[in-house]
This record gives sequence, structure tokens and C-alpha cells, in this order.
Amino acid sequence: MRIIMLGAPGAGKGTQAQFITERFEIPQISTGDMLRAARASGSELGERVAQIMDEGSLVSDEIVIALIDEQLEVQAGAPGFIFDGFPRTVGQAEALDRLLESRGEAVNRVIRILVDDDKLLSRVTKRFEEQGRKDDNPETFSKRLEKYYEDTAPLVPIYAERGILVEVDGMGSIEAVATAIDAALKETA
Ligand code: B4P
Repeated sequence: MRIIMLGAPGAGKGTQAQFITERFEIPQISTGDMLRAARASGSELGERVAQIMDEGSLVSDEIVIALIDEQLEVQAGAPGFIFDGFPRTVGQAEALDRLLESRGEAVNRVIRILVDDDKLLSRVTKRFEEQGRKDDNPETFSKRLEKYYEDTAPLVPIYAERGILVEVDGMGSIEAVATAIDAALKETA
């Protein structure tokens, strides 16, 4: 099973990917986590991505695709993957198709978590107050949301046309959303 978590920043992609990882026993590949690890390492790459993330922009396709390629090698033999926060652009989606195809694999499901903009802002603002993640400050968040609509939302019709898109209401509690995803995955299995 190869699953993509799709949704606006703060929709709960990472939160829900953790539940799916446990249920299907497949690894979670989070580009956000990988990029945060790169910046924490203090490497030259880390310094470059830190600036991009803090201003609410997307890290270049080239960097992100290289990270994914590396992870697919590291995790070769896994029964599937959950891609959390990737792909975020049409270029990334095309690269993922190529990477999987070269391994005789393909994406099986795309779970789109739907949350209103106001709710996204309140969740991310809460995390900003609690954890101080720089890209969660309200001003940067509106830039991230803009980038989502510009660069990531165009993926929705692409996956819908393939018949692998599953849409889930993400407005409820974490548990309610997890239950809805579980039901949607069962229904489309
Ligand atoms: P990510 O780490 O992917 O961050 P995100 O979009 O904000 O998070 P997500 O939707 O996973 O929300 P979460 O579960 O954390 O990306 C960060 C940055 O990295 C990007 O802006 C970009 O710069 C860069 N990046 C990452 N991938 C990239 C790529 N492929 N290409 C280019 N750049 C890339 O939930 C958010 C908060 O809401 C949490 O505090 C959570 O507890 C809460 N929450 C979740 N679900 C809830 C619910 N149902 N009810 C109440 N609260 C909930």
C-alpha cells in the first residue's frame, strides 16, 4: 500500500499519518520531518532549507526529490509507504511516479484531508504559541496557505482522474478524523 497524505498546512497530514503507520505497519516518509532534521543537523543544506521554511516557501523540488529517492532506497523492501507532505507540486508528483515506476510500484491511495482556512489558522496559531515553530506564525502561515493553493491544490484533479483520491472531513477531533480515514480506506480497499 502506497498512500499519499494531501492537505493544506495544518490539516493534520502528519498527525493522521502516524495512525496509518501503526495500522498498516508501513513507514511514514515525511518531507517536513526530513527537512527539519536537516536544519537541526546544522549542515549547509540545513541552513539553506531553514531560511526557505521560515519564510513560508516551498523547498526546491530538486532537494525534496533527492531526499525521497534516498529514503526509498533506505526503506527498500518495506510493504508500502505513507508519504506525508509529499508531493507538494506537480513536478514532485511526476518525479514520485517515475521513482515508483522504476521499482515496479505505483501510488494506491491519496487521502485528502479537508479543513476550512479559519480552522487551519487556529490550529497552527495554537502550535506556534505552544512550540514556537517559526513557520507557524500567522503571517508566514498565510504565505504557506497561498503556496498550497497555488502549487499543491492542482494535484487534486490529477489524482481524482486516476480514481485514487479519497476525501475526508478533517474538521473534527483527531480521533474522529482517524476513524473517518480508516472507514474511507476500508471502503475503497
Ligand atoms: P510539514 O511538516 O509538512 O507541515 P504542515 O503542512 O504544517 O503540517 P501537517 O498538515 O502535517 O499538520 P500537523 O499534523 O502537523 O511542512 C513544513 C514545511 O516544510 C513546509 O511549509 C515547507 O516549507 C517544507 N516542506 C515540507 N515538505 C515539502 C515538500 N514536499 N516540498 C517542498 N517543501 C516542503 O497538524 C498541525 C497542528 O494541528 C498540530 O499542532 C496538530 O496537533 C493539530 N491538529 C491536527 N489535527 C487536528 C484535529 N483534528 N483537531 C485538532 N488539532 C489538530
